[in-house]
Amino acid sequence: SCQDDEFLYDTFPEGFMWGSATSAYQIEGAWDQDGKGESIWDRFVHDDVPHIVDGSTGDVACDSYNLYQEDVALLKNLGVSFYRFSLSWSRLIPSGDLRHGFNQAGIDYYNNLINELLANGIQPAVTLYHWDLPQGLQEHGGWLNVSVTDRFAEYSDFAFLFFGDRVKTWFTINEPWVQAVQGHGFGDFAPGINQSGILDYQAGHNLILAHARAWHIYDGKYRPTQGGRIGFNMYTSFLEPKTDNPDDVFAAERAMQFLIGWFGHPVYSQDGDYPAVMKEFVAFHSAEEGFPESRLPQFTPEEIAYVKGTYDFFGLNHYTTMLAENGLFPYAPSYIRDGEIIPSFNESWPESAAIWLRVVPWGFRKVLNWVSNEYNGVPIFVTENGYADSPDQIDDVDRVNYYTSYINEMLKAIKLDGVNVIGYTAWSLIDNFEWTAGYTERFGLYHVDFNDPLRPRTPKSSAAFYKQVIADNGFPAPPPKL
Ligand code: GBH
Repeated sequence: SCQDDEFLYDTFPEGFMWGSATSAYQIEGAWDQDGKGESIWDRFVHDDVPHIVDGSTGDVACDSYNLYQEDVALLKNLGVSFYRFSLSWSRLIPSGDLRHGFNQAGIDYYNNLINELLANGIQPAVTLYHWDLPQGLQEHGGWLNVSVTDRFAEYSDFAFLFFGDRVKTWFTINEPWVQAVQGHGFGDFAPGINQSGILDYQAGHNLILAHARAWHIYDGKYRPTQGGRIGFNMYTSFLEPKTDNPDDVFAAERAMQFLIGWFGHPVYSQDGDYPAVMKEFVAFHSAEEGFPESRLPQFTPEEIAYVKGTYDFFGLNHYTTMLAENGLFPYAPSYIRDGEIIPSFNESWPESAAIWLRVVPWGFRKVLNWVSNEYNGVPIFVTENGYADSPDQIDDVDRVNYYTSYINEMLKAIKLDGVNVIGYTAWSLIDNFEWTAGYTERFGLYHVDFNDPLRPRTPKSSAAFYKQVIADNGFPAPPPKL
């Protein structure tokens, strides 16, 4: 495997954007304050069946609903040029359906946050949807009912209307793969549905259509006067063949198509639609299992044309790399069996506190190259990258090492390979509610004390490190040794 361990001393292109990110459910708390409606994550964490390893919730989380000014001060200290955060749909539109009304307190909250950022010279970069669907829409089937795309279109329009005068960078949907596969296939994430190979594909289909609706509304109705940009955020891993065997080499490429191409091909490719290999493999297994038609939904020709090209950049979230081996996962039907992929890790790759996250810096460079080659040199905006450690580590040397090596691999992709990366986002600004891991895994540049009602924030070593990278715009060559 082509790794290049040599450190590259160089700086990033002028104007390269540095930022940090969070999401609404993970930090805001105030889950039912001031008229906010319930979301599927509120419902999921309050369920009688435990879903969260430490039994915790995001009811209070970092209390950023009340402490947002502190967060902005941390961002200012880092010297970032932008802050990626998400809007809570049900804080703005409590039922999810605008015909039932909106919540002025929600508008006020995001106006205050946006204005505070701008007053401190930080650009807001806003994710419309980071997994917290209004529960009211889940009652109608949520992402499984195509009507959700109408609701998402109305909500997006509403957000552009109220905030687009000041927000110039938008993201439609964060990691549709996770929402589809973990929310509707494995069922470990809200809404907790586990029908792998069936409902994950159906949710994915509507997520893609919803993304395209929002992009077109922005493009047609708001871009001419607001002049911003808007894109999707993809969950990416790099899949390295487990052996040189051509079957494993093909399995690894197929795994990239099942992971990234599923949502990427319809939007970023020349032809649109799902990747051919995905259509072929899902159809094959569907037939073999006696389904009357492929379990992968079909786009109409009109939909293919409507979805294709709905991007201004490729929002890329990246954390880790896996090995792919050709083989049949034993459960049918299932997404993983459809791909005929057996995923694993190389045991020599350093672990993190998250079981799914191993430290494999060269995979970042490879995935950036893969996306650039696959989608014709599309501008890539790295919208998440980060490392999980255990709670309460202030001198977080492992995170500093992770960021050093990953950011350096991104630099190699730009300088040595010619990949067009336009910005980078460290996940996360502050320790927060890490979904099913609760507060047991930490991603923050700043520590949050979740036992203290005031939720004090404390800089970790990684905050000082990242601040220096931003100030230097990379890794300038050290002075020559005398
Ligand atoms: C991002 O997703 C999220 O956008 C962010 O909210 C989150 O806090 C951050 O990463 C850190 O987790 O092994 O097949 O079960 C990445 C979420 C969750 C995706 C775990 C991979 C494991 C898939 N990841 N998931 S699997």
